[in-house]
Amino acid sequence: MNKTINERLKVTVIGCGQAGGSITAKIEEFVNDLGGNKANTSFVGINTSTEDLASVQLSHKIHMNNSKGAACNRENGVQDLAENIDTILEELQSYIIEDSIVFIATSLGGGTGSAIAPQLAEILLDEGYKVGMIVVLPADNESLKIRDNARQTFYEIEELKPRMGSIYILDNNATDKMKINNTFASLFSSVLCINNKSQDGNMDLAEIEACLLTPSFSVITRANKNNGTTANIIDVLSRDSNIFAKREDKTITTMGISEAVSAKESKIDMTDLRKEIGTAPTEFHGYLSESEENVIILSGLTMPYSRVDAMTESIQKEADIIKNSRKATTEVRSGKNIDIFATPTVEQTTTIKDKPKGLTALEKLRAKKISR
Ligand SMILES: Nc1nc2c(ncn2[C@@H]2O[C@H](COP(=O)(O)OP(=O)(O)OP(=O)(O)O)[C@@H](O)[C@H]2O)c(=O)[nH]1
Ligand SMILES: [Mg+2]
Repeated sequence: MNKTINERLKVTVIGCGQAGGSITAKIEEFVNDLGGNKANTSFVGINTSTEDLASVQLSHKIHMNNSKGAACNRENGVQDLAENIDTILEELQSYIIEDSIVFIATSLGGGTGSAIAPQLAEILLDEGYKVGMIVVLPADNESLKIRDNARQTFYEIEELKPRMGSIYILDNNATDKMKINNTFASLFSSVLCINNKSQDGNMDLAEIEACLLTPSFSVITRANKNNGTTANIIDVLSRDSNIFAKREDKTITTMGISEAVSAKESKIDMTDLRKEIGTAPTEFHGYLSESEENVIILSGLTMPYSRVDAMTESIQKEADIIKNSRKATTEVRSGKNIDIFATPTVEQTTTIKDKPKGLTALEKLRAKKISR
């Protein structure tokens, strides 16, 4: 077996926040192990949290200064980015491989990555970069705030979708986080290792890139050399433990299949496969991949709207919890005046409504002093 990274494919991965950074680090690890060419691949982590950044192994790290972390609050994430954008952008661009496809990785539900990733994606698109994304949906049992962040981020990305390349949407409902990172990094590097050497047909560089650059949701499946049957591919795609968000219909725009074997030895029946997973207007099919793996890329799929709708409904059902917590933390009750003492106390002589609004505590104290 000669599984090595395709020398000519140029990819930059930018991980934002903790999840994005961890996924990016995993991909870098796989790419290094598979002899990736440093001139054609680049891996960057951006975070406000020095702790998160220190915990991942990445060749490039950008720390957003003067920030303690967004603490799950996307507005903090945006604010931090706004204050650092010029320095960050310059450093970031110095790490981006020229003419590469730039994938921005982030969780949808945190406060840092989810806030800065869509902003950076839009900025890089405006600058003419080819941009795709790797995003993570929160599990159903995660906090309301995380699910609400994810809902907002999803629709921000949805707006950018037509201008972007593929969006790999991972689902934390599938299994544990580290397993998801590992599986995705492994699948993604298998795409980077597609290298067909067959007279029956090859998935060439332009075709691999076309799969990665087809807008909207995309998934990757793999089967080992002896397991590349129609039934097995369909089975892997439909398992609950599949790390990608579930497909909600059979729409496919681009299908790329790189087989381990020759056309004659192929165990994939295209008619059956299309019947089960859908027919793509564009299909690329290569044989005898040097990686000796069967890799299938389905791109231009319908975004997982029902999954996000269900999440939105779960948030709405718990709207009272949000309302009450907001009340508990922001609503100020004033004490009842029970008039026990005949002469009013100092506080009562300066009633709240007499005080001009918008004063600081110190100013209020001073006002009190004067009125005495
Ligand atoms: N799959 C996966 N999910 C992760 C990982 N780390 C965190 N998550 C998920 O990401 C969401 C939380 O976002 P983080 O990426 O930790 O947040 P952040 O962008 O660092 O932002 P703050 O910590 O809020 O400043 C939750 O849904 C977690 O379940 C990871 O390594 N892999
Ligand atoms: Mg964090």
